[in-house]
Amino acid sequence: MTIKPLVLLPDPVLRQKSDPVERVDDEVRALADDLLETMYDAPGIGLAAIQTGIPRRLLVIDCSKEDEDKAPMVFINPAIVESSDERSVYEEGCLSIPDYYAEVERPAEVTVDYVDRDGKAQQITAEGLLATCLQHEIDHLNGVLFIDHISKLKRDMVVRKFTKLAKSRNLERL
Ligand code: GNR
Ligand code: NI
Repeated sequence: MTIKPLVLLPDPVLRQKSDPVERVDDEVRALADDLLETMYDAPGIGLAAIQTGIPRRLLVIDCSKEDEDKAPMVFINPAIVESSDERSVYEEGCLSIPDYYAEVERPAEVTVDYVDRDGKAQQITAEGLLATCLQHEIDHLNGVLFIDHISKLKRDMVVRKFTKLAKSRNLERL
């Protein structure tokens, strides 16, 4: 088990479209375990493989509350097959955009086809925070970030701030 470094905005890696997982083998399961460990360490409630620089369609989620038992979930090749007309708004954050939060409106309920860590086809219908988190993570697999769902003015401000931060970090390194 390894905690992996996170890829941060504005790294173009986050805009890459991830490739399907061809076969659920021990290597894929080990990657899922690393993603879970990295997510819990952050801490966050979800993490997509691309956020650790690996462009594969694999993500992990744990939406359990602090006073509840851990509930790790692994989604391989997830696809939204149904979305409700009803919408819900959540204040979202992203481990690749630390300390920035904004309200995002998304379908309140989604049905997702996926493959589990045993390689078995599954389907889940989710609402509430899990529905939002699934959509946020599946967006990552397509190179989409939650800031793409807010106003261009706000987005440009965030991208500029993180671009400056990255430049100053690079200078410190020299
Ligand atoms: O930790 C996270 N919290 C969160 C809160 C509201 C909506 C989505 C999320 S996902 C985020 C972790 C992350 O960046 N996953 O890609
Ligand atoms: Ni994110």
